[in-house]
Amino acid sequence: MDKFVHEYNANQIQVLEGLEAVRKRPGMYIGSVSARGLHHLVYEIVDNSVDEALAGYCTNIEVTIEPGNIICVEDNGRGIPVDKHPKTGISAAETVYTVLHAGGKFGGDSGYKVSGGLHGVGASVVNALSEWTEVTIQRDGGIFQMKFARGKTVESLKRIGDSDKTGTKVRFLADDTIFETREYQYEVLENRFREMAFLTKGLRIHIQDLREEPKKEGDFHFEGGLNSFVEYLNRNKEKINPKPIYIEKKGDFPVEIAIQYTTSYNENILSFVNNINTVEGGTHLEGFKRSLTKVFNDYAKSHNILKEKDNNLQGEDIREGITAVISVKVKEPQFEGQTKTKLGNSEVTGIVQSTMNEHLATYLEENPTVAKAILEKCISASRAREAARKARELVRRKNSLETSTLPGKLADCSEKDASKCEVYIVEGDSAGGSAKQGRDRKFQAILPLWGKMLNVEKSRPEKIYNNDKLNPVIVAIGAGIGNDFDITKIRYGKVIIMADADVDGAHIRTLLLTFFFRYMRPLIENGNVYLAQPPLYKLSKRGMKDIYCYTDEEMTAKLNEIGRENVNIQRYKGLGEMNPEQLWDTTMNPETRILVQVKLEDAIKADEIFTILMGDEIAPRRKFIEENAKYVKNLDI
Ligand code: 28G
Repeated sequence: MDKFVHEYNANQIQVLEGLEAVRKRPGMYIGSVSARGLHHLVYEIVDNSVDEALAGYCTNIEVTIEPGNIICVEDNGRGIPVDKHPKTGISAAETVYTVLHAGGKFGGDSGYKVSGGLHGVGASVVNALSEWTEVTIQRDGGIFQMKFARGKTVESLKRIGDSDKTGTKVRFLADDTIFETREYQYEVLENRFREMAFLTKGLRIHIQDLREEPKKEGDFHFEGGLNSFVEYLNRNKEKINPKPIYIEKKGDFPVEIAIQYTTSYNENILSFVNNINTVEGGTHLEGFKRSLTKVFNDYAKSHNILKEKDNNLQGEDIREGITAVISVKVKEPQFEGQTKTKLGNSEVTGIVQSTMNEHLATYLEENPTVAKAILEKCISASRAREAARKARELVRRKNSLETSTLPGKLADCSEKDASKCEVYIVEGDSAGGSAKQGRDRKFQAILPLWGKMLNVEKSRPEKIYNNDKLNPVIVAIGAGIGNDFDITKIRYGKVIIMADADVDGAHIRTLLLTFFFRYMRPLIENGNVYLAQPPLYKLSKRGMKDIYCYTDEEMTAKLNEIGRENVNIQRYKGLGEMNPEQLWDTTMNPETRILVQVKLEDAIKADEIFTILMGDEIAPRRKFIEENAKYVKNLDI
């Protein structure tokens, strides 16, 4: 153990108080102390390396999850400066790691620091929330190292060797007295770093997970930048323009855009400001949409694809089947919205719009075949929208004449305050019956699902609306779909998917998540969608209360605890095997049940699987089925 020998001056006492505040209220600095907050620690450190890359000095970042959930990040940048501050006598590097927000003011080299939302709080916050941190710097011909424990300096920066290289290496172990878990999810980190590599053309990010054999790894390096990004997003889709439309403007307000149309009906536009995903959009997205609508309409008119007398194509028609990524850099970004992921700077709209106008108009003139193919699709989207509007009006009129418009299969609840209400969407008749009997009818509604599986991939909204499986879901939720979806009208605060833990259950979950993702996205963004978790096993033993287990590990642990003799193990194959009381106890009672809130990432994954299973591209489907043969062998597709 290192002995703690340190004298404190007034300056350092302030430092300690600063980091103590971080430890007292970690949520204020990293959002939460859940797995999400834990992953934020890694992003904070890697963001510093990316800043060094944006400044033009770093080309390679190595991220390693070491056994024991130790994180190691290494870059080949200039290395954090090691010179001592003339007044405090403390090195610049130690200041970065011990003074709250020290990082925020720096990064002035590139001007566009990766910061905003929850990011950019800096290395000192990571240090404060780590059991230990070790920083090693190579620069000025030497190797320098310093060590910390829970934010306090254990060893100040000292030279430990010679080196002719430059760079920074940080290793840390998150503090388990602060975080609910220390277990990193490799896939979460991998996705994030793939995205960062797409957004920073030329930067290589290599991630490894050494916690278990065989090790996992990902190597991300894209010379194509955003072009590579949209090609990746569309990898399983049939493309209209094989090469993405690419727009790049450097300078004071850098703008980078890539666009590729597919034959699908959905719109997939991702936007970023200073490498932060602006999930709620904002002024940059507004500028993009305005330009897209104007340029395509102008082209269609001037080339007689649309006649003067025709109505203009609407934005949503032009965005059918689009996949696009927009990345802008803004010096002082204003983030608004519920999750602080909406860009507010009004000047950005015009900048994006004028950049797009020029480039896109030129592109269409130079690529008339692509322009025509896209416009044909827009025009048929416009016709379909018109037809859908008429169909909806018919439905509305019909509904207003009927006394009850709720689906017949729905067993509704009596509570009138929607925020207190829940609807369980249940696959299968017998499970639906048990759920109806087992529920608390005051606030729990049950909707059993019926009918043929619909291929959402190949269906326009009007067909979705009339589909016998999805229509009851739409009507029960009561807030419309697509552009008409109005989250304030939802009839239930929680929409809970309750399906078996088998192949068919996975199928229905995928279908519903894909459907919500494409037609009721705010429902997922707002956190209203949940997955019920029915138990896998029941353990019974004489003289003992039944024990329910939700995973294999849990069962093994419980068996070790109660002993294996005279235990009857029942494996639940489906919800239908549980009687109403058991279903209530294990899966529906708010006091005892486990609900998993669906995150946008889960829905994106479901959507991806769905595209592979239902789409037109045969090759990825075969590959997916081969790789997942044991899960999908019963699927009828
Ligand atoms: C490996 C994990 C995380 C970093 C640098 C490089 C510089 C730097 C970092 O400077 C302090 C304040 C304003 C200049 C900057 C080196 C300029 C010249 C840097 C990292 C000094 C911060 N030479 N690389 N910070 N500024 N990598 N990786 O943290 O005046 S942080």
